[in-house]
Amino acid sequence: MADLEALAEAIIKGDQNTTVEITRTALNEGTAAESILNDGLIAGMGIIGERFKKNEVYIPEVLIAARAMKMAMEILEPELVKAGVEPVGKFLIGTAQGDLHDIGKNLVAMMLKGAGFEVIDLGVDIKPEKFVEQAKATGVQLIGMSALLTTTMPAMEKTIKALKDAGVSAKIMIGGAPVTQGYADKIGADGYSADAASAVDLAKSLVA
Ligand code: B1M
Repeated sequence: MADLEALAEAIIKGDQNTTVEITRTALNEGTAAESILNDGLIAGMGIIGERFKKNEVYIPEVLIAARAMKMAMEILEPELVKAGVEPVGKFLIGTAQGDLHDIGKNLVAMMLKGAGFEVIDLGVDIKPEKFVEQAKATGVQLIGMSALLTTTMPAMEKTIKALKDAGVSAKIMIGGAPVTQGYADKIGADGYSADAASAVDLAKSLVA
């Protein structure tokens, strides 16, 4: 039988070849796609997330692990769809209007995918109306915004107001270097997190 602990280990090391090989072998041997996802890929990304939070690994290691996970997901996704496996939750993410910094946002999106969320990434410089339109079109449970500039932080407040005025009931999380819990409380966000790994914990708690 394919070794799912070794699969988790391959994700932790960011070893793309081994990740792909074990994923293929496991599927060929008849291991359920959901088990490969949960006990191999997500387990490995979970450990990376914990190590990232403790500063035991840094952004490059997370990106390399996420890339290995992405390759395995390309193989696994059709099987998950066939098996009718539901994502943990649907998450819409983008940077605040006017903000082109997307490295942190991309990291958050990758970690969320690693934790089993379906992530709809709108990209950068997203107007409040676009968040509203896409939130309605996709029926997500969670919306995330990232801002790196003090000048784009007010766009988060505008977006939250627009979402609330439009009757969107999804929970809203915000983050980015200049953002604080106090600011999140002030503008009516449902949550704030300081890093990508904590964003996953927060997202899980908000959909629970
Ligand atoms: Co810009 N930039 N930049 N920049 N840039 C900063 C942010 C700045 C602090 C540099 C400085 O002056 N020291 C400064 C902002 C000052 C301020 O407002 N307080 C600044 C400025 C001024 C500018 C321009 C205005 C410069 C100019 O043109 N005069 C301009 C603005 C462009 C725009 O957005 N309209 C600009 C442009 C750029 C580049 C395009 C060149 C490039 C961005 C490339 C890209 O992202 N594709 C860039 C970069 C790279 C930076 C720095 C160097 C690095 C930012 C970064 O990627 N950090 C930055 C200085 C610095 O931080 N040392 C700087 C790494 C990233 C992983 O961290 O995004 O914080 P971060 O994400 C973390 C957490 O915050 C959290 O998780 C992540 C991982 O743990 N997180 C979330 C993030 N989003 C989250 C969402 C969540 C939860 C957690 O929930 C949804």
